[in-house]
Amino acid sequence: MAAVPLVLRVLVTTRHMWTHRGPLQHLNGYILRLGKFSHQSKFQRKMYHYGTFPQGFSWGVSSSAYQIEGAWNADRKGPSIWDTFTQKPGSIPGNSSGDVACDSYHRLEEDFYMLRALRVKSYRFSLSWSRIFPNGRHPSLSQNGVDYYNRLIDGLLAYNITPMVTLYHWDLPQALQDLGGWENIDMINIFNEFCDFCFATFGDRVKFWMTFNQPHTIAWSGYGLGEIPPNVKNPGIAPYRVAHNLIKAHAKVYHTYDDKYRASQGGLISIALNADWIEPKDVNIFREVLAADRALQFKLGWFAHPIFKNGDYPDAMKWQVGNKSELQGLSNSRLPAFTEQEKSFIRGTADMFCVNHYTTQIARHATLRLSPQSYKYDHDLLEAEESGSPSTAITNQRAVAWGLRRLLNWIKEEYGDPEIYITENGVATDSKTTWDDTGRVFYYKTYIDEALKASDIDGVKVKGYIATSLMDSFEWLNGYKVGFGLHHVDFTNPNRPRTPKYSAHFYFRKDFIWSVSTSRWKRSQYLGQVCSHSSQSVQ
Ligand code: GBH
Repeated sequence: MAAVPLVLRVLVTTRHMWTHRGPLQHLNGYILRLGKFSHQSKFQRKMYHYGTFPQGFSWGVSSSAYQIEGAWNADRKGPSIWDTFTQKPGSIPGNSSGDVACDSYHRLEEDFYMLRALRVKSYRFSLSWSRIFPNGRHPSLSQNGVDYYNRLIDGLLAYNITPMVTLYHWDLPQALQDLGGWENIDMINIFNEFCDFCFATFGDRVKFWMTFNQPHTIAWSGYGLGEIPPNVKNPGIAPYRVAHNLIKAHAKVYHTYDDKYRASQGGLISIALNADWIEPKDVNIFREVLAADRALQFKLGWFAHPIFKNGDYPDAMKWQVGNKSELQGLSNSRLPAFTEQEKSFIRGTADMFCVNHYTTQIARHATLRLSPQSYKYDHDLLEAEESGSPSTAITNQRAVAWGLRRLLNWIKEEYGDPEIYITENGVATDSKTTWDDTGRVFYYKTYIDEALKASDIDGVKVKGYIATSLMDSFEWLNGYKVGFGLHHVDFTNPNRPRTPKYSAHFYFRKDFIWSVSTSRWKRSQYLGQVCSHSSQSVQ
């Protein structure tokens, strides 16, 4: 092999990949899945659909601990990796941090007020691990932290709002990073210890759990690109190792819930995975379709394939990383392998599918470099923005509503028709937008309508929708430059006053617009007729 010129070696490997049963078989499925959309005209893609979500549909809004709580060192709270990072000058624009954020630790009543005004059925929030266990481990337990979450949960239930709890939304206790963070295999048991405590303490009232928020972001942005804490820049190896540990940790926690708590508490548990929709540059070109499918497998499938399918990574990933590793002269694939025992431990460890979705990218095939080793180059494809769609306050995050319907259909077909919750969906506006966020109203109106099409026309089991976010918050690397909130927060005012934006009024009326009750069904039917008349006259 060593004597064969590089180009030829790539060709040989590629042929080997293409004749393999897995990816090809898989592609057949992909063409079937895409088929019904591939000839959709731009006009059809944009058509508004009038219909209703099923009874019991869960409307919610979201937040996460580090983004809103502030009180970074109050009442014995331990520092997290985000405290460490943001307190280092130069990390975030304006040197801003979550030190105070929305000050929700001291302003629970104000948060309840907004949630009640929105008339949401559910509130998604996360637990700050180091507020509960300041150094990450049980013996350091802080009762103040537990009390805070008890007040939050009890308050929600008093107002008939269902708590949806994320156990880990990126704010790892710094003391655990000092042990190596998610690169350390011991983290599996350490995370399980924390989750076990949370089930025992809050599980009598919390019936909807998510282990990790966006393991992809943790593995790739945290340990590959090194852009977010712990800022490890090791793009070829660390993301795969970290993801391996995250998947095992998730599975372990699922089994803990299953074995010790499910019978008495009767809740649901899953993991919140992020997925942009990836559209092929040209649906009529075989290798572009294959590239788009590969992109979805590398991002969503990395975690969803083991958990929702067969306990193992997608074939496309095993082949790509395996072949690249071989060409790089490595004796083993950079993608670790699960043992048979691990596969059966991981397979089926989710009660529902939780997906965070923001935008769509366009993929095309490209043979990417072998050096340096990188998860990104392993994809062998390039991504571009959907240039025909409106841009938003964040580059690369265009508002491409139709992508959500396609993503939901892809999930339905790929993972055996699971019940799906959209656990994050939203758009940024400039932080100066205090009231007139018509762009956000447009975004919600069109994205929710695509979720409705998936539910009503395509039969996807969409069970809930969570708008991101309740209020303007600390937006990670973007600091406070942009806001995703239905409510504006004045971060220059020590009282952090919250005021509803236009979108909050719009979202408040969701039950009227996308009715979920029969009594309102007639009204939306009526509205549908009025509107289809007027759109006919426009044609
Ligand atoms: C979401 O990720 C987060 O889950 C949510 O907490 C946040 O409120 C929301 O974004 C809006 O910011 O700049 O550090 O995020 C959406 C998917 C994946 C997009 C990671 C940005 C770059 C790293 N994100 N990506 S970071």
